[in-house]
Amino acid sequence: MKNLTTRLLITIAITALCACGKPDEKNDPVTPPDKRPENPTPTPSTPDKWLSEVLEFMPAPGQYTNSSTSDLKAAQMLACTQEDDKIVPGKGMVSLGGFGGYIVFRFSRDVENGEGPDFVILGNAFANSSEPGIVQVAFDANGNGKHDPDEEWYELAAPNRKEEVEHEHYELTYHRPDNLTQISDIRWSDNMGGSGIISTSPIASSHNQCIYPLAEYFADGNVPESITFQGVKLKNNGTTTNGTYWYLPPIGPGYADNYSSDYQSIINNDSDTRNSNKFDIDDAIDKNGNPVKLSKITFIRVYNPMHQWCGMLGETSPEICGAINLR
Ligand SMILES: [Ca+2]
Ligand SMILES: [Ca+2]
Ligand SMILES: [Ca+2]
Repeated sequence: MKNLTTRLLITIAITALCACGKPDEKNDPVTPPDKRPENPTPTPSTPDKWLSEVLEFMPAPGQYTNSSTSDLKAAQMLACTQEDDKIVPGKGMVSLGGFGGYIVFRFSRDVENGEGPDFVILGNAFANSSEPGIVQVAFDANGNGKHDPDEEWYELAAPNRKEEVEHEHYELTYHRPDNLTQISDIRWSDNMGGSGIISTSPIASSHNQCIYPLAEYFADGNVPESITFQGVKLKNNGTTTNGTYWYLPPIGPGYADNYSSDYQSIINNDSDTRNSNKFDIDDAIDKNGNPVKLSKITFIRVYNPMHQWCGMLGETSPEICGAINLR
């Protein structure tokens, strides 16, 4: 019952989220009567298909950070569950917050690298709302089910990566605000000599919680004075004509929550794979940018590579709504 109530509250919260500004919403896969998949046989629903465990979730400051649509509980809801002998896909979505925010998840077994795409990540992208996330993969070499520091992350390189990357090794530090009980501006600095203040006034009418990650994200329960995120920084994609209305057009394929040309396509006649970005383990590169051949992977990490705040749209941050193992 408690679980049901929680889900209900999250559903209400997500509905509210969709109604209040950000042009983002989770669309259930829609199959109009005249456009049914050729093979209407129900696709297998096994524990191997759906994202089965969220191992880590660390949002950066963002308008949904510390709200029920983007907290640890919401992240855990992405994992499938077993009810009687039926596998129920995870529900809801999480927003990764500003630059660097990330999530790590896995399926119940390794994803084999077969011909073509190997897994998909469900998002809430639209033609005018693309918030790209960089996807990395790692293999559980010691088989302990956890990601260990020596199990290297490999980025799945987007085909147009060269034109899209602004900095290969970006570090962004957010500084803890004085007030942790309500929304307030956040000071930041980076490793390129840049610094500034994230003004929260454009989003304050619809978000009043503190947007700096709070105690639940830190093992000792203490909110640190600063948090530093590292990663590739992509060029911004936001455009506005008057500073009020912002558009986030898609960048090239190869990112999560980005409306690429294959976003609405389905794979293996499985309509669950609609509204997703498709990923091929063959695209893996190491930290020097060299291609890597991986026969299978265990962990998937998605992080936000954009440091972009767009007025009342808030930060540009990928939403993750689930994932499917195509193998
Ligand atoms: Ca593949
Ligand atoms: Ca391990
Ligand atoms: Ca989105």
